[in-house]
Amino acid sequence: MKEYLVARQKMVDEALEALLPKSTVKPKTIHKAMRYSIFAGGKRLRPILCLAAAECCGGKPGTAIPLACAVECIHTYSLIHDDLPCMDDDDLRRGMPTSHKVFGEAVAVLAGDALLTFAFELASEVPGWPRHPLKEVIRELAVAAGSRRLIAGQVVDLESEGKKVSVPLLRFIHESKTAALLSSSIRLGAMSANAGSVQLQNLSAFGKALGLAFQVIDDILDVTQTSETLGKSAGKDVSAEKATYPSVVGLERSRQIARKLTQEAHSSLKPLGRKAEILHGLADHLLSREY
Ligand code: GRG
Repeated sequence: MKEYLVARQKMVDEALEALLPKSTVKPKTIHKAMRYSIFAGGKRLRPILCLAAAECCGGKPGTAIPLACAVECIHTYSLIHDDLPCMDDDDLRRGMPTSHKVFGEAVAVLAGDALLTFAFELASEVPGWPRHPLKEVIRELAVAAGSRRLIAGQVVDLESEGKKVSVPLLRFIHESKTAALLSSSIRLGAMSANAGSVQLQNLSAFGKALGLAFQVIDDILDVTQTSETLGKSAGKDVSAEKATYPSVVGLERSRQIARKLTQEAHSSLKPLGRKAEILHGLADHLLSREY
């Protein structure tokens, strides 16, 4: 798994390097800011899941790579905006000073905007596939990034700070702000391999459970790891009185929930047989991750 992750990270990094506008393109500031956050050292989990889902459905990683890069651009945009003073107000991300600390708030907002827009430029360059025309591919990305998923999660997350939150509302926040894009990354990979409806259904169920497990684990790591290990400010959820699994159900119950969700993710892959081996491995890797 370690070798697979390193090889795929390299593939994604090389593609992003080739696809993103160079930092010499005018105006240099915005392209430098976009590249700064993209290459600040993310784990590339969403693009790797996209490539692995494509392979699981018999496709080639090379075909899925523009979509893998598109989801990483949307993810990075969300991190830049989330770190802004008007949102989570953070100064550390991916082990580096946040975008607004380096480039100022205006450029950080614009770098996020530009990465979000660029994701759709990348996605528009794939041909579409017989079962999944380009229109469906673009819609998948747009819905995941929009006001009923990623942005919905962020809005309810901000509105819930300092309040007592029910488990269903907490689940809504996590499914929207984290699981939606993660699950779409997997679905887009499958679409690039012209996956049939049953394959897509199984992978969607996998993505939903894995995405929620990922955020529950992220909540746990926030209270159990150091900022140095995480590359972002640890303990931030507690100080900002965020709605998290450990704050709502406790640390031990959160661990149980993460394990149960990971088990659900594995079960969703059963009908896909041995072709899903890498996805099984990725699910276990995410459960045991330390950052
Ligand atoms: C600002 C529109 C908007 C949305 C923000 C994604 C998000 C919503 C906020 C970022 C903070 C946060 C808790 C996000 C949840 C998803 C998450 C755990 C992100 C970190 O993902 P990793 O660990 O990060 O994959 P790297 O840096 O490795 O890519």
